[in-house]
Formats: sequence, structure tokens, C-alpha cells
Amino acid sequence: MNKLLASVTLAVSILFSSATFAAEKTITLAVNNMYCADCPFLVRKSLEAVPGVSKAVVSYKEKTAVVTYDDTRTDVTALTRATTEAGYPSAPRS
Ligand SMILES: [Cu+2]
Repeated sequence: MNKLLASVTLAVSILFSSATFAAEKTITLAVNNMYCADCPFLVRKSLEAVPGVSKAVVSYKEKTAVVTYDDTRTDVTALTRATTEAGYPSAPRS
């Protein structure tokens, strides 16, 4: 009984952790070419269109995009490509 309970608990915790922390990552990109207050909107839309991106917060003032994404579905290259194709070349901020 204890053994069964332990394996059920283990299974549930594995299920839970993969669902809750599905390899979610956050990265800050330095974004070029944002010259007016409408630009951040376009940058955000381009990032949110990438499958796997759950959140993109773009700052016109800071010239950055903070992107939350599932790294099993997308990667940094896809994110920078998306903004670049929208007219805003970006790179991970060091
Ligand atoms: Cu603009």
C-alpha cells in the first residue's frame, strides 16, 4: 500500500512539474529600430506569433523585449528572427 502510494505520488509530481514548469524560460532581447511609441506593439506581435511564446513585454524606453517561452517549442534564434523579419533586429542582451 505504501509502495503504491509512493509511486502514485511520484507519478503525480512528475506530471505536475512537467505541466507547471514546461521548460519555460525568460530572455531579455535588445531590440533595434524602435523609433516611435507604436514600434513596441509590432515587436510584441511578432514575438507572440512565434509558437511557444507565452508572453512578450516590450519596453520602448529600455529598447528591450522580455520574452517568456517554452524552450521545447522554440529558441532564441527563432525569437530574434521574428523581430528581425518585422523590421526590428534583436539580440540577447548580455
Ligand atoms: Cu514606430
